[in-house]
Amino acid sequence: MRIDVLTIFPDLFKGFLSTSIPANAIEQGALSCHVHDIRAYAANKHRKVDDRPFGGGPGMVMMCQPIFDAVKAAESQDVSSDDSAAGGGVVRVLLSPQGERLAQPRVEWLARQQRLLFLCGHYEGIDERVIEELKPLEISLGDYVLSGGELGAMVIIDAVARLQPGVLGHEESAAEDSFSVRTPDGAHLLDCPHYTRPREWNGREVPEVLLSGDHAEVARWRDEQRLARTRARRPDLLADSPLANPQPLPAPKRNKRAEHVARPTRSNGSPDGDAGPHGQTAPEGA
Ligand code: 9D3
Repeated sequence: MRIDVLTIFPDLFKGFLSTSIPANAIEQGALSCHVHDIRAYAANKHRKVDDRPFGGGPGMVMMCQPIFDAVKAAESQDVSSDDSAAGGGVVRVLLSPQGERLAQPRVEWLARQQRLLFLCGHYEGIDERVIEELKPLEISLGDYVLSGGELGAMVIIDAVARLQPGVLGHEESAAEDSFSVRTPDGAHLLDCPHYTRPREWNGREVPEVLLSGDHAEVARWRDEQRLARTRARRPDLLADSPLANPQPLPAPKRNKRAEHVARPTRSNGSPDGDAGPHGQTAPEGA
């Protein structure tokens, strides 16, 4: 797979692309990644890529021309790698808070493409006309505000790199059907807890069943833990899964938790009643 990234902060990608799983994928030849500075395509001598918004308001808007020229230049490079004769071409992705929220099915689809191009926005946004012209797939990382799309591009590069054949994580994900273990009806489950030596640490014991050597019993315990954790922490993952919900669940009681799920105990003074299902104090309004 070939990836092109368009950004006004190309240096942000240097450490990322020289360390990490994507770096490993690049070294193995499963991935190539080319970062382009949008500023290099500015037509004016001041290398200006943004301007004040028509209609007024705060901040700046990224101009059409440098972005459009950068996309055309990147896409015309190494056309052999995009399999365009077979209807391949380049999948354009705009990282944007207005986009589809990223989840593993989209990652898996992106990982199967020959070429991806990531467009990272900044400032208040991008002139809408160049978005209409380029028709990118718009992807968001989630419902919070970042200062630009670069971290989003890195998140997707990491997620697709580990799915490339031969890259660390690929075999494991193929065996587990990616995101997580699934119930027989296909619902995703969270992972079970993991333990390593020593057998006792800070007065805490490893669950006895894991020391028993009974592999069938261990597998059963892990299945139970996955299901119990998913019910407690991410009931949304089980919403459409009748097999995972043999009985209708009782209405969730506020400030109560499922005692059977392995979870950290707090010693930071935060009252239990404020703890969300992930063992952290929930933000206001959550
Ligand atoms: C304070 C500016 N916001 C006004 C309501 C709009 C806004 C513009 C540009 C908010 C964020 C950004 C920059 N963010 C991204 O480019 C971005 C992003 C994000 O902010 N959240 C989640 N995913 C993504 S992907 C790209």
